[in-house]
Amino acid sequence: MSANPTIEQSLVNTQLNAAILLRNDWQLDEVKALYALPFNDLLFKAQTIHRENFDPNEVQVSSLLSIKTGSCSEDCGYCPQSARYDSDLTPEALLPIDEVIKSAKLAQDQGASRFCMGAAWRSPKDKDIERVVEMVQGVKALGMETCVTLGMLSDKQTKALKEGGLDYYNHNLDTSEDYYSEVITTRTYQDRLDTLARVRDSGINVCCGGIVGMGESDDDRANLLIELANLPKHPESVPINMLVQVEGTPLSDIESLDSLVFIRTIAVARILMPKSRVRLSAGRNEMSDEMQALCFFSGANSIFYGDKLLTTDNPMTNHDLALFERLGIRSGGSSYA
Ligand code: SAM
Ligand code: DTB
Ligand code: SF4
Repeated sequence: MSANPTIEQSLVNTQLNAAILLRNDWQLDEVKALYALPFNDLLFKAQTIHRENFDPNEVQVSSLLSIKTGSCSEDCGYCPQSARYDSDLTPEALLPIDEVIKSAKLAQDQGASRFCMGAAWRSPKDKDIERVVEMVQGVKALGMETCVTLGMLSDKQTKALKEGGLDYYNHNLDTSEDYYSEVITTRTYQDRLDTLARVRDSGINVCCGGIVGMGESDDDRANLLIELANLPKHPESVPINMLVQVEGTPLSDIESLDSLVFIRTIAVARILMPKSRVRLSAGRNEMSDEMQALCFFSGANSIFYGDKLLTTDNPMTNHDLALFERLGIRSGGSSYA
């Protein structure tokens, strides 16, 4: 073979590489070695893989709405919606459908392509699922993609959501299996894996990621990414949240994570899951524009857009639009690469 491959040969090689790169057998020492690369080498590697799989100047935009707020029975140490913590939040019952559709329309007018609805439940009741299915259908009728995050699901509920036309289900692993019990005691890691398996097997796209900056170790961050990448199929969407430290929650005073470690986490997620949308998720309000730019360079290609996440603040939409303009980023691109 000649030293300079033809365009056709390069194309075949790229396709072969792309196939080889979708691995589900990552080991801790390999991932630690990626994390330990010189920063520029790690970001170059992540950006190279990103370009092989996505338009590097396009970022998908989702909007969030809390459709049922607070009074949650669970003890997730990061969450202002747990009834166990005094977080100065006004609880709200499940919203009326017309109010949800109105918010979705507003988000669409502002440029969001996916509408994500979150509920502070351990797991929904069957009658809640009926209401959520009506919301999903109303939002889809606007021409938007839909995502919901409702807690643990039964087989019957998963089937009802799939038949109702739901596009994505968000259910996070949150952290490594080892660190998990330091943060949550009211449901297990296996409970989460079980719900993820139901969602995946039903054919609904999986949105699954975690939170960093909760006091976890370097190994915990690497192990979280390994758990995600070694699932039977890479989640179509991988939200990486930086902990939003909310007063009243057990994690409110935890030491903040080094920004460069956060950026490395995005880069490693991109390398491990080359075809997944990596979402620069909660925590952007506390990030500089430059830090977000480095996250996009490292392979993040989705954000939550709109002034509010579920209960906490997100950057103002006009600030995000200006940032996209300054970076030459276009919003768009909906699904899995
Ligand atoms: N109650 C459902 C559940 O926990 O599965 C769905 C809603 S819950 C708020 C969705 C996700 O939001 C959590 O799994 C967690 O990853 C993220 N989250 C909640 N509070 C957060 C915080 N303070 N900072 C960053 N992410 C947070
Ligand atoms: C995800 O990974 N992050 C979003 C979404 N999935 C549902 C939630 C972030 C919540 C941040 C805290 C709040 O606003 O209550
Ligand atoms: Fe409840 Fe979900 Fe918050 Fe946990 S993360 S306390 S389950 S709303």
